[in-house]
Amino acid sequence: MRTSLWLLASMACDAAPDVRDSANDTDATLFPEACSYTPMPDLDPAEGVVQVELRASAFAWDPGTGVPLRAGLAFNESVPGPVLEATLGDRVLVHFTNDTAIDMSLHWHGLRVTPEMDGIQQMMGDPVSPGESFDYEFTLVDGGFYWFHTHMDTATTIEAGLYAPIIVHVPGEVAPDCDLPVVLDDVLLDQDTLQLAPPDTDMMQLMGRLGTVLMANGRRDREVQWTAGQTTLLRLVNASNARYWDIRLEEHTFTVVGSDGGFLAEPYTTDHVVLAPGERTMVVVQATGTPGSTYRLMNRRFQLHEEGGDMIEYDPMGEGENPVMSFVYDDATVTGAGWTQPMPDVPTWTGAVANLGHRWLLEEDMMGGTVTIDGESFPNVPLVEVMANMDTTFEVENDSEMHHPFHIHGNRFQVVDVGGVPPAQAQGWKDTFDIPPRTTVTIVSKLDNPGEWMYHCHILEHADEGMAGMMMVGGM
Ligand SMILES: [Cu+2]
Repeated sequence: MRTSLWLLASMACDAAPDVRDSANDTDATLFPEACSYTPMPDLDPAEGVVQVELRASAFAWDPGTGVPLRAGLAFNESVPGPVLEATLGDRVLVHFTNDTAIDMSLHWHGLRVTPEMDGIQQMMGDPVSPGESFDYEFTLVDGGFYWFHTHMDTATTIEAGLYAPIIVHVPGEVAPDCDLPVVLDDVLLDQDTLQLAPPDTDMMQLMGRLGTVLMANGRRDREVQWTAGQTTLLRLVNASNARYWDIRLEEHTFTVVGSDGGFLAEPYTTDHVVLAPGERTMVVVQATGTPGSTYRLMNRRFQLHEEGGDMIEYDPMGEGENPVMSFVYDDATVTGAGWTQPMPDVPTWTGAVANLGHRWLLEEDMMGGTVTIDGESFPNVPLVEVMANMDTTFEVENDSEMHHPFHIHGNRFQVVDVGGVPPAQAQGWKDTFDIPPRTTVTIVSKLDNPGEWMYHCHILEHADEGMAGMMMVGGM
């Protein structure tokens, strides 16, 4: 199935001489060199309503190698797709048109929408077919930084470019000097052609696909103009298939102010942040560097498999650090306005609550080539049934030798325990979190969004191989 869809997408591109490419570049204006972004135009002038047009199509985009990717796909001919920007409480209408050759559904990662709008019902039988349109409609009950992406054949379509940031402002939020979404992604390119390498081997399905080019906002060579004294809010999201990112900015510190589900009650300072696939981190950076100088955002290699395990993991980016993007100071110095983060509504759980909803077991069979939850692969994983609107504990046991980023749709969670230890820093509301090898992670949720929801590993190769299940949040 994967291969046939891949071929279909490739053939469609080869057969269509009029496939647009990044010579008609729009992403330069959506993610300009200035420290800013351009959101999707809101077609509805009314307060409290955001209406946008979104179109997925074949689009040969250039990751910065100089060679456009013939199998590329894009939203509104931009990779990442344009920022969906709105305010907490807004009604959002996305008029989506699928102009690709493959069935599609969209998922609003981290937003608590209704099950009909979450992309999963479409994935399980009612997709947006080629040439068709669908109106996604939801009310924003969560502020912060989110992203949207395709939810069918994800390892191929997200790799091809179908992802975009979502910024949900909180009423009263004061804009920092610079507000910059940075979508982190890697693509695996054939060494000779510099085209997307087909998702080929079973081993890649098990190990996850690590790319050969690291990109920030769709290119490996992004430069952002900066001025000393500015305060910048960096909104980081990991859109990679499998890569975990360990990010720092040369000679600058990060104040972590937010995670998946908005701002933190207690920000903290660090020199680096780790993001698993699907996760978001919001950090404030004071531009304390020297005018006229350039500082690089660097990624340090993150080992996905446990030390001393059976699997020897190869990362084409090598063992050390690699640059991701650059911040280029001009010669000026300004007195920035500073920035105060909005105070969030975050949970206060300090440990598990008595009501245990479910204990998941994640396993891999390297010989059999399977990834399973509770002993089965999707769609055969047994349905989890829990009561809505009750504080509920879940445990996720990873009995494999590889990290798995666990993503739950529809409801948000707080991580209270990782391998018997509370997290060093509270991470607020989460929808995606790392489960280290041979470790059990405990989470708590209010389960205040009833419905039947998917949960899955956000290593996309694992999700496509069936490391996924459904949870019915009902009753009450
Ligand atoms: Cu996994």
